[in-house]
Amino acid sequence: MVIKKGKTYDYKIYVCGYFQAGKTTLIHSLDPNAMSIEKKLRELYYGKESSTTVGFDLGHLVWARPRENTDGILMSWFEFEKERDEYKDWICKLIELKGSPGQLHFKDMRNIVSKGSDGILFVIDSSDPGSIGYALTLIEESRCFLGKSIPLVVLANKQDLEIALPPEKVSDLIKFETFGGSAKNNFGVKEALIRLLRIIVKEIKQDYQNYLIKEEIQ
Ligand SMILES: Nc1nc2c(ncn2[C@@H]2O[C@H](COP(=O)(O)OP(=O)(O)O)[C@@H](O)[C@H]2O)c(=O)[nH]1
Ligand SMILES: [Mg+2]
Repeated sequence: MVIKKGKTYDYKIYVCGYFQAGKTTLIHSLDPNAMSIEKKLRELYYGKESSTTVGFDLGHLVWARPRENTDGILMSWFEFEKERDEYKDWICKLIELKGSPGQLHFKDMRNIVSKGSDGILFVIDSSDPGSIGYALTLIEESRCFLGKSIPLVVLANKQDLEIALPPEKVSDLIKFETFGGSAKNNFGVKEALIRLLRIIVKEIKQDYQNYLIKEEIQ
């Protein structure tokens, strides 16, 4: 893999979603060396001490594929370095994950963090249906920042919890392609991200764009 001078990634993914959806957890679960600018919450959140992103999260991954039109593997830079030789004939791309603060008043920060992104991984807390309205607001905000044709895939997070709305229900409400998963228990996240990357490299046509045109949402 050749890293071009002055460029630290091949594709930049904007990880967006409402407060407490699981964006920071997701980025750290994929990249153990990720960093975050956070602040401890003054009050308990659902009875638990918690912190919130006030700046951004930053993580890096390698997307390695034996050839085009395959899903390939997503791994941290550290994992890639350990077995670099195995991937010497593969197509390897460096992915930057930029997480954003989810509270609505951090709009200006999200505008800065989202700049130059190639796609949006939108995270929803499926165990908190009350947050779906905020999610819809943030999806529209992101599409204002990045353009209406920006590739977007939804992760219906926290599927490890019994009370979580199933991904199909989340998809009905959100209208974008949705994957179920858990950032905490490490399932479903890579699938959603690989789908997004394959839409970005134009191997998969995005059905929701047709849907939006049909429903005259766009
Ligand atoms: N049960 C469960 N909890 C999660 C999951 N992902 C995140 N959380 C929890 O949700 C809370 C908010 O997570 P955080 O990553 O800070 O959310 P952010 O505001 O979107 O960055 C934390 O207490 C996490 O441990 C998940 O997949 N399942
Ligand atoms: Mg966060």
